[in-house]
Amino acid sequence: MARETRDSIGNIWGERTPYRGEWSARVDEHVVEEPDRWVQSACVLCSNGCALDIGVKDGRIVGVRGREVDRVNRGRLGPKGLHGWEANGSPDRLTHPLVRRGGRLERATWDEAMELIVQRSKEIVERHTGLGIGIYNTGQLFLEEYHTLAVLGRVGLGTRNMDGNTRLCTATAASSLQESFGCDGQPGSYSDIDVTDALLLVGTNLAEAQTVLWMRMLDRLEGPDRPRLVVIDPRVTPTAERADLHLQLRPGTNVAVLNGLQHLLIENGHVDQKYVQAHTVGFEDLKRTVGVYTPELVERISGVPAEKLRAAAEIVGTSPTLVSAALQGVYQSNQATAAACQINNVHLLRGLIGKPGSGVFQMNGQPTAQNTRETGADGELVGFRNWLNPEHVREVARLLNVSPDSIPHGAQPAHALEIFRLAELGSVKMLWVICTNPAVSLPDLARTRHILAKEDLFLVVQDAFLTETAALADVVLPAAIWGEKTGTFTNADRTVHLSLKAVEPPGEAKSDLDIFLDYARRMDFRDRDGQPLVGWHDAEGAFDAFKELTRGRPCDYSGLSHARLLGGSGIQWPCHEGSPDGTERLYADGVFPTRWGYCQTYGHDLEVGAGAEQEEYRANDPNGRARLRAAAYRPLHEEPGAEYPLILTTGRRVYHFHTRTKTGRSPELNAAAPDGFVQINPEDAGQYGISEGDWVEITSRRGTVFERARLGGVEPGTLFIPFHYGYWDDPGRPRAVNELTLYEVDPVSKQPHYKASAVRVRRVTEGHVARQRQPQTVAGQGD
Ligand SMILES: Nc1nc2c(c(=O)[nH]1)N[C@H]1C(S)=C(S)[C@@H](COP(=O)(O)OP(=O)(O)OC[C@H]3O[C@@H](n4cnc5c(=O)[nH]c(N)nc54)[C@H](O)[C@@H]3O)O[C@H]1N2
Ligand SMILES: Nc1nc2c(c(=O)[nH]1)N[C@H]1C(S)=C(S)[C@@H](COP(=O)(O)OP(=O)(O)OC[C@H]3O[C@@H](n4cnc5c(=O)[nH]c(N)nc54)[C@H](O)[C@@H]3O)O[C@H]1N2
Ligand code: SF4
Ligand SMILES: [Mo]
Repeated sequence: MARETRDSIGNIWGERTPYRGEWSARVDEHVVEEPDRWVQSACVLCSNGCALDIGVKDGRIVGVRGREVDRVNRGRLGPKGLHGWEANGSPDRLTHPLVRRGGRLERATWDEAMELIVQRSKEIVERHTGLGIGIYNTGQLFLEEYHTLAVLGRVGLGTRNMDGNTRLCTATAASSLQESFGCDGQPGSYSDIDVTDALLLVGTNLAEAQTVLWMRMLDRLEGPDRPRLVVIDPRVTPTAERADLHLQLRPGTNVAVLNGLQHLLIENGHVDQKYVQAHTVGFEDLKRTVGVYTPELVERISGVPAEKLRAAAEIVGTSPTLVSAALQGVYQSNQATAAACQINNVHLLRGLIGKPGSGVFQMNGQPTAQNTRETGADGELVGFRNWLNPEHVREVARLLNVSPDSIPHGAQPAHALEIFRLAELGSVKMLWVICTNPAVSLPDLARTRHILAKEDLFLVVQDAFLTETAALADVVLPAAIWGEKTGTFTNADRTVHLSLKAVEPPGEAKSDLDIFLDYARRMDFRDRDGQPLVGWHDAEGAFDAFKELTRGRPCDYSGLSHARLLGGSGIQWPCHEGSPDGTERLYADGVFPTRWGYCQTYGHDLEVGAGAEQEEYRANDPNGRARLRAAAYRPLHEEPGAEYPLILTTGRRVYHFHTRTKTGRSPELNAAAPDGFVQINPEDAGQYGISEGDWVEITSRRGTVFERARLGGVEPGTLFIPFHYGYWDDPGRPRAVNELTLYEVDPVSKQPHYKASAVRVRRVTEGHVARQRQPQTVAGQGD
């Protein structure tokens, strides 16, 4: 008996439940058969972390329902949450390991596949040290898996070439929180939305990308004492459509607009001088820098009319409380970290942080991105520690019972694009790609494919499907996914959820945790006393080991356990003896983790990325004050010109998640958004003779794709293409938008610039498109 409490495809955000104060519950449910039992979990299709129960019948997942008790979603779910689980039962799941023999991927046993990987790993470590191995992971595993991977990668293999795809996603969130507040960690809480008087959304299309968080905001916008909404985005998104003020800036001009906003806050006397004096450093420098950004100059740079900026500054400057959020329109755009820090500045200038109704969200995107950062499976040192502080490295070594020399330190580890670059140059000889699909998601795909396909690169891919990336691998390991394994993860407001195994994985697929444990055992990694380096055997053991590494750090998990997370709502870290029920918001006391011995970073020059040394930082220790960080506006890396006159920006649609390996396998979601398109302003379209639905060829310095035209939604000179569509479901033509994007990164966070590439367009015929060949064919798995 199928049951669907609401049509989330037709009516994405459902009926309104207007409020101010406490958000009421509404349980959204979608089952295709009546479950025999419900198993506690949370959704892994964005960083909102909506709690849900998985319905199970006869050992299969048959649906989901939201968890009413949970603080994050109070039972609500969006279209991906209600439908994404259908991919688990897809008939084309990987069910056994594959090994490339004679150019073909063929079926192998786990022993064959793992022995091959272990033998190659040992050879490489012996000849070239651990630096010959690159590990490129994700923002979609569980905390327990990251911790295990981080320990075996950083310490066991001793490689500095390990990063997450979080580099493409929330590296700038982490960097900007570190640069402003001394340490990663979201200051605010979703409960701030319940009472706030104003919302400032910069480069984040929450309506499509965090649908349940948007439901919360919509319910406030339609309730009593509604907050004012300011949206800064170059496109007319469904989020922008609801704004009191939409600042439709040119892509890449965030710093100019945000400097202009701060200029007006200062000019209008809307700075909380007392707060700034007591709790920040850097005001004079900031004041000097933003002083030149008059509304008129900002208009010339960004295209945002001066009166609109003034109106936005009035809202932001006079509202008693303020919640801000930023995401990829900042992090993947020009001057990413510099721009994100300007949003932190706004809150510091107004003293609106750590108070009910006030908080800044340097949002996450992927469901478990926060945990990649906490555990150090990306470039960070576990527990938000500082790579440049030898005492922090020694502490980690002591807790893991290893010599400090066995942890490569003294400099930031290699970032994702650098690891691929090292593989291109040949110094990384084995690349282990886990739970990410770089053959579609990295920039400059021709170059990325070339690297992945290199004869002398031993490529291991761990995934649930034969993706574009897996098709290029030497060894493919079939992974169990969400619903088929147990673990925890942390959302964008620090809420930790437990997700239990509900069903068995298909065929011989294994959880990532079991794969890592098996690898560590076969590699025989040992600690100082000759005991196994990875001393745990299951998810609970991994969690308990990790939490010891967080004790006393800002992301303190010591009061949490799997048992504690069972049954009720998710819990916000820090959670320890002194705060057993978790902590709603950080920095309520106005004290920031910037003290030299405690902070996660000594800071960087926002314009060129050069990092400060310990001595330098110590000499001007902010010692608990936040840092107001100034930056001048700099034009885009690739400005439009005669040959490539338009700026292309890229992003998401509500119905799909990333490269569609899950949502493309849900019939309802895929039918709602079956193919890509290019948004173009009607004026530009007219100039190029393009009508609605026409085929358009879009070319950058790096490649070409073909999409159908959609007129409207962007300003003249700007185009938009969603990045979800690759090659596994055989479109027959080049269409992955990353064929066009550039291999350039932000100087501080090293996050790639997906949000602005210079391109040219022309209308082409259906016949012309039919003659095109897609750049990569993904053949089925061998048997
Ligand atoms: N449906 C859906 N939801 C998702 C995901 C998904 O794939 N699909 N992915 C999840 C993940 S991993 C992430 S990271 C988040 C991303 O969530 P968002 O960041 O909200 O999504 P994007 O569409 O990438 O980009 C947001 C907006 O940035 C705007 N933008 C482009 N250039 C600029 C600029 O220079 N300045 C400003 N101010 N804005 C600009 C774009 O027009 C776009 O509307 O979504 C999460 N949620
Ligand atoms: N042009 C452009 N490019 C972008 C972006 C953009 O806005 N524009 N956004 C960037 C951002 S923010 C992100 S987050 C990335 C996302 O890019 P990717 O990480 O490449 O995207 P996904 O499709 O989520 O890939 C996750 C893979 O993991 C597999 N998987 C799922 N669950 C599990 C599991 O439990 N274990 C294992 N081993 N595998 C699993 C899935 O089948 C899938 O193949 O794309 C980036 N690329
Ligand atoms: S908002 Fe995000 S976490 Fe919540 S149901 Fe939708 S995709 Fe899942
Ligand atoms: Mo992301």
